[in-house]
This record gives sequence, C-alpha cells and structure tokens, in this order.
Amino acid sequence: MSATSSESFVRGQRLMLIFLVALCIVVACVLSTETTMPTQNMSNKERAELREEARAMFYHAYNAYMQNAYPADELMPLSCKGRYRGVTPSRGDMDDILGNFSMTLVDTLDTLVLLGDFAEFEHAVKLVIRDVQFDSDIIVSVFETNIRMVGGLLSAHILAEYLQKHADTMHWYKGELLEMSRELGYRLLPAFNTSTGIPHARVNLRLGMKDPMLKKSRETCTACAGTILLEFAALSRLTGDPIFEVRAHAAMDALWKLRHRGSDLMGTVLNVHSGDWVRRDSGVGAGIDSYYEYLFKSYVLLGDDKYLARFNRHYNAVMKYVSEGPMLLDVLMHRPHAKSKNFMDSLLAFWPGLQVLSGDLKPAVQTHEMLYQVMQMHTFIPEAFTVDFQIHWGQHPLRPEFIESTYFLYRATGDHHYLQVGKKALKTLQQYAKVSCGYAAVNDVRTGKHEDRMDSFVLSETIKYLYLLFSDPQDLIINVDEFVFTTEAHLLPLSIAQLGNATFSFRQTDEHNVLDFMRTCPSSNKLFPEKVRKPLRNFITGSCPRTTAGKRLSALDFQASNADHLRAVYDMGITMVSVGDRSQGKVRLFHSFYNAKSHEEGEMGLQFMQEMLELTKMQSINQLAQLQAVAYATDEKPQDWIALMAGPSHFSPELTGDQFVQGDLILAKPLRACDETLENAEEAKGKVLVAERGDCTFVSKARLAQKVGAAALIVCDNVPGSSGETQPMFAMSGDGKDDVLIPVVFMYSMEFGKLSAVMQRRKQPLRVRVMQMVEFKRWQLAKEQRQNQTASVAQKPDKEL
Ligand code: DMJ
Repeated sequence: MSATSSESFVRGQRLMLIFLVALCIVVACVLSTETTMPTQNMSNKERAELREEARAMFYHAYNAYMQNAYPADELMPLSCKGRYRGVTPSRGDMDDILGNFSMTLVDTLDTLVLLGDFAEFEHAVKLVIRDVQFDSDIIVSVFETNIRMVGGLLSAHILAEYLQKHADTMHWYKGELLEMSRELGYRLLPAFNTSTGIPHARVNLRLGMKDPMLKKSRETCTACAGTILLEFAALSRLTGDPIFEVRAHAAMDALWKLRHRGSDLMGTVLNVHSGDWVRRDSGVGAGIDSYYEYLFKSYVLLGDDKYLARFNRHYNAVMKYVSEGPMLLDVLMHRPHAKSKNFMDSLLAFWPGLQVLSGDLKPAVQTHEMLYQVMQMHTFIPEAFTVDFQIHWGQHPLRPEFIESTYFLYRATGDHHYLQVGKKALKTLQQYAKVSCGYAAVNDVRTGKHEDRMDSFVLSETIKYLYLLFSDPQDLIINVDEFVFTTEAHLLPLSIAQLGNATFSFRQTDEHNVLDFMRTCPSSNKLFPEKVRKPLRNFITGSCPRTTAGKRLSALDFQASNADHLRAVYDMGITMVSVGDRSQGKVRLFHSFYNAKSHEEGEMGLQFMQEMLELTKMQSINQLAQLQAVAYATDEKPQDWIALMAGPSHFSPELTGDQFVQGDLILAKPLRACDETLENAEEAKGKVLVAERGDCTFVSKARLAQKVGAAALIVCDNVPGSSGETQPMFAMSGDGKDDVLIPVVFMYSMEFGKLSAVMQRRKQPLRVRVMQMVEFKRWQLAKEQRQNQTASVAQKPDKEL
C-alpha cells in the first residue's frame, strides 16, 4: 500500500469510527461560569399587548367555531364548518375523540372565565345544558372523553359556583354541569370492568362494552388508563358518589404493579385483561406522557403520598435511562440501556412543565431550550423529530405542550426569556396557522400546508396558556395557584382534598420512603436558567466559542480505539455513553464544562463536539446500509437497471444479502389505502403495490397490502418535491407487532415521481425489484465486471493478431 493510499485508508477508518461514534451527539454543556447573556426584558406594555393579542386569538377561533360549527365537536377551519361523527368522512381511530357532544365548547368553558368573559361563559353554560346529550350509539375514547368532556364540565361547574359566590352572577345555576359530568362518568364506567381494573381504551356511550365492535377490545395505552384519577376523584368528591374515584385508584394501582421491577419503567401499550405489555418502549412522550403527570398531580390534588412516591420512582428511572442531556429518548423498559427509537415526539414537550412543578428546574430549562431550538429550526415543533433534529413526522396540530412548559418555567423563574419564547410562539401561530375561519393545523411544517382541523385543545390549552403567560396573576379572577391544571388545562381546586372521601385512608405505606428525592425549588435569588440555557443555545445550528489555544485533538483525528485519545476527550469534559445494542458500537457523546479538567480543555471539548456535529450531518454508514432500492429496467435498454432510493421500515422483514422481491407495479385504489380493502384487490395479488402516505399509519397500509396478497408495498410521500437527496432517509415506524411479512419501503416524492413517469410511459406493466441499495450496487458492479471480462476476452484475439 503506498503512503497516500495508506493515509487515506487510515483516514477512512477514522471516519468510519467517527460515524459510528457520532451517530448522535449532544452538546449537553453545563456551564458554571459567571458569563450569562442578558435576556431582553419585556416591558409591561408589550406584555399587556401580547395578552390582548392572545385574547383576540381566542375570540377569532371561538367565534369561528360558534358561528360555523357549533354544536359540532370541532371546527374544520378550511371548509369553515363543523366536524360531526358519522357525518363528516371518517379519519379512522382519530375520530374516537368525537362523541357529537359539542366537545370544543365544553372544553373551552373555563377559558372564558379566565378571560373574564362572564357573560359569554353564562351563555355558553346555558347552551351546553340545553344542547349537549350523551345517549348516543357512538364509540368514544375513554381517555379523551374524560380529559376533555368530564374535565371541562367539572371545571365549568366549579367556576360557575365560584362566580355565584364572588361575582354575584349565575344565580340560576343549580349544578346542572356536575349532573352532566356524573352521567358521562357513568357511561364511561363499563370500560373499567376488566380483570385487571385497567380500563378499556374505548366504550360505547349508549351500549357500554356491549357494542359488538368492542368484542375484541383488549389493548390500551399507559397514558389512556393512567389519566383518569384527577377528574374521577373530583367527580366523586363533588357528587359524593365514590365509585369513580374507587375505579380510578384501582386502575392506577394496577398500572403501578406492571412497572418493570428492575428499571422502574413502564411500557406504552398493554393488554387490559392479562396485564401483559404489548409495547415495551418507555419514554415520556406519546402513550405515557400524562400517566406521569397524573401521578404527580394526584399527589398535589389529593394529598396522597403514595402517588408522590410512585412518581419519584418513575422520575428517577426516567432521568437515569431516558434522559440524555436535554434529550429524552425511548428505551426498552426491560433493557433500559437500549434505545428503542431514534426520534422524539412533540408530546414530550410537557415534561419540562412537570419538572418545574416537581422542583427539578435545571433539566427543565435544558429540555425546554432544546425544544425552543427545534421550534426555531422548523417554525413549529414537528410531531416527531430525530436525534439530530431533522423532521421525522412533519405534522403540527397546534399542540399546547411547549407553551404550557414555557408558562410554568416563567412562573417559576420570572425570567423574561420565557416571555420572549411565548411571544415567538404566539407570532408564529398568527403568521402560519391563522386562517379566516379560526386556526388550522399544519399538515407538514416543511411546506406549511394547512389541514382542515382545529382540535379542541387549541382553545382549551394552547391559547389559554398563552393568555396566562402574558397575564399577571393578580389580573385574573381566580388565584390559579389554588388550582391544579389537568392534562387538558382544566382547573380543579386544591380544596377538593378537603371534601374528603371515606373510601380512602391515606396511610403511610412503605412506598413513601422509597426515594429520598430532592423536592425543593432552587432559591429564587440563585436561579440559573440563563446559565443553563446558554451552552444549549447553539445546540443545533451551533457555533460554540472557539479557542486559539495550542495543540488539541480534532474530531477528524479522533480514534475510539486509541487510549490517549479517549483520555484527552475525557479531560475535555466529554463522556461517552453506549446507545442501543453495544455490539453495534453506537455511542452518544456528552459535554459538560463541569467535567472538564480545565477551562481551556472545556473550550476544546466544545470545539470537538462542534466538529463532531458537523461530521454527523452526513449520512451515517448505518443509515446507508439500511437504504433500500426500487429498481427497474427501461424498454429502451432492458439490460440496464436503474435504482431509486427508498427507506426501510421497522415493522417489515429486512431484505438482506441478495434477497429481493420482484413484481409488477400497481397503484392502490384508493391511493391512500386506508380502507378495509382495495377496489383493485384482485389485481393487486402478487404485485408490488403503491400507496400514498397519509390518513392512516404506515403499518395499517402494510397490513392491507398483505391482506390483498401484494408481494411488497411502496409507500410514496405526500409532500410534493420531497427527496432523499435533500433530506435524510428514515425508517417507517410500526406499532410493535410483527405481523407484516411482506417488504415495505418508503419513497420520497421526487424519486417516486421518476418511477411513476416510467410507469405511465409504458404500455406494459412496469416490473420492479425491491432490494437493498448496497446489494443493487454490488449486483451492478458484478455485472459490469462480467461485461468487461467478456469484452476483454472478445478483444484478445484482435490484439494477438
Ligand atoms: C391534549 O388533549 C392533552 O394535553 C393530552 O394530555 C395530550 N394531548 C393533547 C394536546 O396535545
């Protein structure tokens, strides 16, 4: 090997190592220096103006709903009409939220009181009493109905009585809303008749669990079953009927028993009859989020230490296994050192708010800062984003979680940074989500395209938290500190605990002393949010401070197998943590100024991390190996195959080595492939089916393709102009089941466009091969070599002549 080629070989080796080492990088710098960037203070005038802008936003959305959609559950802001269950075309499971019970109005009642609009509150309460009924043959989500409807009715009832007392109004009100919530509570109760006491996910409002469609019901999510207690306890305490609270406590107790005894973590999906876990991913986002919230808030509302002890046990486990610097990454509950996902979902943005309430301010500041940067990078926080902050799922339904955390951080710290963050969030909504008829969800943050959807939480949470952020507590009619905010931001008074409940005696149990967890907030004159935030400020786009100091180890030269390098990196304050299966050699890096040997080495560490970050912008070797190919030959040159890049899926079998699936291409009818079957099911047998992304999950499209006998499925993107050349390829996620046996790949629009153009040009069906890209390349190479050999053999006699 020549000097140059051995040098480039070594460099190549190093790069390989770097790619593996730097699969994901976190610059979790924790500075303890005195240098802090001043936060721009917000004047009282500007803050008041923003509060009024939030109020105007509320009325823009509320009036649009009331004038164009009420009594429907939701407003469809693009078509400017109401969304009714059974009338408006179905969106599948997503519609379980709707019960034709005027959900948006019920969910919004208490916001009217916070805004001080007692007249409209009174009017709205009268409408609800007059119009809303629950005796419908409709299957609804128990969780959603509880948090939005039961919670909305209870909170409105409490505030109606409050106004009677303190604002000398609504004297006609005689507890009708409480009666309605009791009736609705009874309609949800059949869901709790399971052997474990953990409620079913769905129930028929009229038939209970007797609906034949619910016969096979068995799976629910942890958050679905664990987000009942606040509302049900309030319901029991206010009505004097203990059944609700009894059932909700039992569900919480049953869930607690299912924790992994080694890790103290919970999964996200379980079987309500057997108590077996169906999905063992454990994080703080989708599927589990509000379970943690309700453990902590049940302690706050009901004063039962048991819930604090349980929360602390889980919290400790989350901080040990899930939290990595400012990031929160799912692990497997039974193998907590293995990361189970390489993306985060936007629902986890509630976590910093919960951390503030529980007194752990520092990680709250860090995670919030990371989320703020994700938001600035993509305008809105996308539904899911990868560890390198690329978009995994670009939707944004105007969720409240990030603003909720911003509000709690502001209340805890008084730091005007959070007012500035709130301002940015508010202005973004105004600029990109406001339409003439309300606020529209964003279908894809890359394109800004709207969706005909305004969820009820936009009014009940998103705008409510914005309004609260810009209000002075003394401007509000109620003292919010005397209330607990439910997960849907409904207000339940702390005084509820005093109403007592004979069914429960809150004795000290062994659990209480399980964990000696720090609960005190940092003292207010020593708050550190800016110091904690500053190092994270350049977390994504970053330019960390450079130093001109002497010789240092650069990321490019770094070799993970070199002990000196490892020591140098350690001295720079960098820690390495193995991620996932150790055998894959994936490592995550953390940098902390606290751990650096000297200030200078700390600076070097920052620079090193920055270099690593730049290197990882390139696609990792790992990803390359996973890249799939959809290959075809043209009519003109039937021997020459062309391959278009495609992404793999987590739920279908991997095509390895020289395996491939071949078949004629056929488009699904309807193209989204979300229905029970396909119009062209017969034709699709044995073919490579194409379905468009959207309306239902990737895996449900795959199951349908498999059901009709397709040989493979290609899911093509629904975002015009998207391409694997300009954005990272990703692997489609499933739901944890292994029932898909055909290969399923994803193609961005530009790549699929090429395939579709060839398909349309041809008279005959287009035959394609789905295979690994690496294998395709190998196949081509072998072919070329063969051709070259034949050519040289053919040329030989000539030469010899
Ligand atoms: C809300 O309905 C609640 O906050 C729930 O706990 C999670 N999802 C939505 C908002 O994103």
